Amino acid sequence: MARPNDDVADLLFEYADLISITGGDAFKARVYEKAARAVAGFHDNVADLDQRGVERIPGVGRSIAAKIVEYMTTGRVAAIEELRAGIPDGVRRLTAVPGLGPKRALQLYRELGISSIDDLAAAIQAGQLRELKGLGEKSEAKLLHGIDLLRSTGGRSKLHVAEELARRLVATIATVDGCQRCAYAGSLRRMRETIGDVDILAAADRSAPLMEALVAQPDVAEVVARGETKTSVRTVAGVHVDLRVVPLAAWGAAMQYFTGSAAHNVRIRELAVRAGLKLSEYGLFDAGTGELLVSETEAEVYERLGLPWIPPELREDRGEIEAALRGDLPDVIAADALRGDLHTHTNLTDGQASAEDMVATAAARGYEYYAITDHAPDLYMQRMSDEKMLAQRTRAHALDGAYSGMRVLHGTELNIGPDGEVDWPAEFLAGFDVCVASVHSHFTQSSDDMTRRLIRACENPHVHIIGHLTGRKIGRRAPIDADLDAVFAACARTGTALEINSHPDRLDLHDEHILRARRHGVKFAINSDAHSTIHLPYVRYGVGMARRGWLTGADVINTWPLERLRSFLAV
Ligand code: DGT
Ligand code: CA
Ligand code: CA
Ligand code: ZN
Repeated sequence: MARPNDDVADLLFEYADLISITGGDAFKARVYEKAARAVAGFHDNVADLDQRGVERIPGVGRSIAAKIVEYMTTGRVAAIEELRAGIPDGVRRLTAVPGLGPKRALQLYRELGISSIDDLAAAIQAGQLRELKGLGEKSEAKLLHGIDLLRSTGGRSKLHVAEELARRLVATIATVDGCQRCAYAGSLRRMRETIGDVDILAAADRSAPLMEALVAQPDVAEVVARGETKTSVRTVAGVHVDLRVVPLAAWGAAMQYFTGSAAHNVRIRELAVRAGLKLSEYGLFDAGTGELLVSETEAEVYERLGLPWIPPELREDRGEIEAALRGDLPDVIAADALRGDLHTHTNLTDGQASAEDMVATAAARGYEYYAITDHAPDLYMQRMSDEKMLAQRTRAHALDGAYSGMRVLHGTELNIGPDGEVDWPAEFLAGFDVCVASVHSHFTQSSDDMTRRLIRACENPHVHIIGHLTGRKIGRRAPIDADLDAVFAACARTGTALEINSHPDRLDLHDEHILRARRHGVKFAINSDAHSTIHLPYVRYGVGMARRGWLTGADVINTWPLERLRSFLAV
């Protein structure tokens, strides 16, 4: 199951949507949205809290707390059921289309009977929307673009959703009597940014009890196929899972095969054929005699083909086999290589937790340094001021070294304005230890304007890191249009690092951009962009992207000791 906090957050978001769809109080809807974010980001499990405990979550008042308690005790909330009854499910799903708000969704339902995304696409194709009040050809084009974006993920799951599901299933299956090994393979092991289906591999003499354990999971909605070696299910959240059971002796060959990618495996099989061998999920065989040569570990399989073991994140046929043959695979950055996080928020702006809680949690991760980088004033809704920022600096200094000796840096996330300018003059910027600068507005500038804008930000000596460069949100917002190679060159020339934003909705830069930027000699920072204590571990997805982009620890400034980082930030 997902964390109960996530279920509650989904429910509160749904309630907010339903309030808006039914023309309710917009302020009330926003209060519920805020509470939903607070619950999702709250460190304690809501299932363990009583009414008074729930009320201690920031932004959760008495009436919201009562609904949460009602949900935790009865599994439903009467007020939400009531609103749900009046609105077909598909209408709410329409609001997932970028650019389509709840009011508009209800209008489309009432006036054209549209209650699904397919209905909407068909109505746009038929030119029906432009007949409605307040809509025209321009809004049709915009919504069509939104539908494309939504469909661009093609029903694939976000990385963290697939990972949480896979970890839980692996843990369950591993405890079944007779299970000798269990792990996930496929695109998840390769840390692709989205996951088509989850592939779980187990070793056992008898497969039936393992298959049984999978289909008995409470969130399995449908058993798609069930057999001796493979069972496929679909969860209530719509994620497809394949479980394959192999003999322990074939573990390595099966992991190699089911980790993929298909393109990598095609190349590996070619190597085998050229050597007079045959490779399958059961092992590496002599093609002439049929004798089994190796199968127990992946390393043995690669070794018998004349290759070192290749990290899963590299297995995309992007030159890793050639590099392995030459003996110069990159020594890719390790999961625990980060010494700190350089982009994080607190409740001074839109974060959920206090600076104290964020710093304490970061220190518990074993970090040597940690930067607080709240939003700067040009993001008006965050109401930042010079005074607030300076007061926070005093607090940050008080926290410096207070938890396990972890050093606390005081920074900010600046806004890159339409002409590349940032929030504060140089004198004020000079007071920060670290400045991240990001695009948060004017996303649709022409490529030329956007490129000039980003290069100007790089050239600002007080800008150390460009945050989430392309601004894309997976399935929600398209990346900006810019000449990225020109920006990469500017970063390399000015010594400005590029962020690998680890939030699983962003993963920005992603692997292909990282590969390109690396060739320009750019340095990177892998950051969580945490808005809550529970987001700090997201950096593992950023590390996954970095590994897919062939980065070593040396390429990533927040693997460096503080003194070296400070001299990078100083120039
Ligand atoms: P996904 O699920 O779309 O995110 O991507 P993958 O890579 O997990 O692909 P999937 O689930 O279809 O298969 C898992 C791995 O198993 C894949 O990376 C390679 C291997 N595999 C499965 N079926 C075949 C096949 O028919 N041919 C080859 N060459 N490899 C296969
Ligand atoms: Ca898969
Ligand atoms: Ca699969
Ligand atoms: Zn940002």
